[in-house]
Amino acid sequence: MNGLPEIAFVGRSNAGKSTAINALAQQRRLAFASRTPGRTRHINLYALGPKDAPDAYIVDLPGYGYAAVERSAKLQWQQVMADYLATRRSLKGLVLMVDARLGLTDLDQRLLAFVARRIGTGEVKLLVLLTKADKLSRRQADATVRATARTLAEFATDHADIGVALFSALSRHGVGDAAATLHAWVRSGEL
Ligand SMILES: Nc1nc2c(ncn2[C@@H]2O[C@H](COP(=O)(O)OP(=O)(O)OP(=O)(O)O)[C@@H](O)[C@H]2O)c(=O)[nH]1
Ligand SMILES: [Mg+2]
Repeated sequence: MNGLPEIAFVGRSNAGKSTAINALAQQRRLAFASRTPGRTRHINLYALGPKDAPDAYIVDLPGYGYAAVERSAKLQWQQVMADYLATRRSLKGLVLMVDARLGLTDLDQRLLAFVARRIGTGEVKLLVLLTKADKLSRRQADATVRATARTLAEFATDHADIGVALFSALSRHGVGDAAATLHAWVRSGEL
């Protein structure tokens, strides 16, 4: 990798990271190549922008919290994630995919703790997408947004750039807005 800015998708296993990346890949303003999602075992990178001169990378990371994974492998992966989130210079944006029916879990909050300092300084921007919103009523969805925003408030500083939004790859609710946010991150030149 050559130091281009990276926007990483993180979240529990099965949260819908790869599906979201696939849905976003089809947005005209963000268009990039993607492929059919499946359980992500390795880190997949997608180049954003012109083929000969990409602006950024979208990083699809394997999820955490998958019960069947052996303990030693879990600990190893946790360390890789912690290092990546806390120290990777090219990491400029984080998209945390959360199942809207679960809301932010302990595991999500532990992950955020690894990157909290950099979110506070504004070095890493954060967008929390409450996905699979198609499975919730409007009322339940709004309640999850409020609860999530309350938890995220603890990361707020004058410099932090933190967003939370409902999302559904299925109904495409919020796909255009999420694409616009990522597009703005890349275009702002601040990445
Ligand atoms: N109803 C609904 N299902 C979804 C949505 N997004 C993803 N799914 C389903 O959730 C499952 C997991 O999706 P993935 O995109 O593979 O999840 P992931 O976070 O990449 O999982 P790992 O790679 O294992 O970490 C799949 O069966 C998807 O079809 C959504 O917006 N609505
Ligand atoms: Mg995946």
